[in-house]
Amino acid sequence: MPFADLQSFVAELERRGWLRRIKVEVDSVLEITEIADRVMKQQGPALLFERVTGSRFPLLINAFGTKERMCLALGCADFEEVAERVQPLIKPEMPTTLLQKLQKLPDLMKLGSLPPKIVRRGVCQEIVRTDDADLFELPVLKCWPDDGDPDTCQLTGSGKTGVRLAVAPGQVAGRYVTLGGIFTKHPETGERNIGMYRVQLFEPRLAAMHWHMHHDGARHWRAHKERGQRMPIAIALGGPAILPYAATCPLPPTVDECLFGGFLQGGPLELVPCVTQPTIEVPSTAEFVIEGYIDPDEELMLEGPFGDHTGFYSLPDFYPRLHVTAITHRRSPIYPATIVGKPPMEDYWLGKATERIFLPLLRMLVPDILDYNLPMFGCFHNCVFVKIRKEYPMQARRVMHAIWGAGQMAMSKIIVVVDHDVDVHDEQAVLFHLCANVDPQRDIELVHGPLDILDHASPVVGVGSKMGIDATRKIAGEGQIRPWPKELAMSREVRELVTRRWGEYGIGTH
Ligand SMILES: Cc1cc2nc3c(=O)[nH]c(=O)nc-3n(C[C@H](O)[C@H](O)[C@H](O)COP(=O)(O)O)c2cc1C
Ligand SMILES: [Mn+2]
Repeated sequence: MPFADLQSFVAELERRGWLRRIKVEVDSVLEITEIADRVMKQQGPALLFERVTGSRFPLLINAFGTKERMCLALGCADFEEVAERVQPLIKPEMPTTLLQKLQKLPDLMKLGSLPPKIVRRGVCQEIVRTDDADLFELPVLKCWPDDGDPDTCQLTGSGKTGVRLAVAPGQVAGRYVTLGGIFTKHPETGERNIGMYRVQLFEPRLAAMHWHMHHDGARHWRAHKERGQRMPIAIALGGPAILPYAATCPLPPTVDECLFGGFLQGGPLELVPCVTQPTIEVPSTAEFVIEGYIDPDEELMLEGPFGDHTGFYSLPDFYPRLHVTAITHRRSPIYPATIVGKPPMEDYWLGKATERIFLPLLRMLVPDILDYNLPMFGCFHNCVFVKIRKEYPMQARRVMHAIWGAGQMAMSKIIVVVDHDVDVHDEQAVLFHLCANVDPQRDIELVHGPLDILDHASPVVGVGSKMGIDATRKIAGEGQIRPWPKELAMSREVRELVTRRWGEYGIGTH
């Protein structure tokens, strides 16, 4: 089984020479971002900052910042290996309609995984702080210069209202917990969810919870609000190495990330009930757990801005207040963090893992898809390249619309569909076919719908237009088509001949 806690993962990174310890004192305000950004851009090592200004805890960043390290965390040699394990889960006697398929997913997940095991004690509770809990004792990063300063920009314009609260005196504004798994439950069904949502610090025991309205944490919050119930919450930092990935995983709403986590690591997650929020269970091996609640009747509070994975600051908006009731931790914990910004960052690899692992699931919903690629420049939601084998007119349109209805892929702003003989992982090849094969008036599909909350170009927060570009070769039935030319390719005989004779030409290696 892969790593049951973050410390064993760190030890293995170090053994392999994939980790650097930074022994000089470094500031969690901006300085770590600049260092980590330079290292992430070069696919450099994981960084363990042993002395962070103002905190007694070490900070780990870029633990998942390469394909190798992401694979190590998932216990696989390649993401495809995990995709192959997912495949049989969704194969057996599948029901036919989309709705039936989606309803069956939780069962299918259970098939291959093990439900979490609830234990009574965990190292994550070696130290328990309640009334004297203080979020500012953690080395929480301020990532980018304008983070947490609403005076640098306008509000996002969502129309939501609430209060603007000041950060506790003497504390730096704009510190965010960035790599936490947010554990919540549905008040009625008890269905569990883990999502990775940023958390902005305001007071020793007050923070803001930035979950997007389309995500499951926000759905659970709305369910509590409807019932007028307080919402218990726990934020786990560290724990099994698969956990950060599981928290980012775009599973269908009713599929428990803990089940999927158990499936990924090939054994049940071990969970322990929280000390002050006992209905919520957290990984027993976590480094830190922040326990608390949201009162759905309380006014929202201003959250942001935050230098986001789009490469822009996400503008301030109103989000729920998280009241912290306890911070528990191991005796010698490591605080895990990440930064986001212009790609590539560490999260690129979390996203790539999902792209590969979810191909079988996506193909279950949209069987036409042979392969797809979320290119780095597209920051996950802005752009997707899709490959199909076209068999009938307008098939590319059908695929676009199916994607716009498929889980978080529905947020894809630009979809480019290419033929089966184009490598979607070769950006030049995709753009070549896009430019060459498209008659803009005929081949562009514009639709309206929900968009990612972080998209700043759409006229309304979370709502806007999306574009599908049919870059496949056109066939009869797809509008006015002239005879379509053949694409250039050298004959196999000549290619083989030249390869064979290459040395004779005296040109050198090529
Ligand atoms: C580093 C990182 C930070 C993220 N921050 C947020 C965030 O602040 N708010 C949010 O709603 N989603 C955020 N996400 C995306 C969600 O974690 C992701 O969409 C996940 O699938 C949501 O889970 P859910 O569908 O169970 O809610 C982040 C993802 C990563 C990798
Ligand atoms: Mn979920």
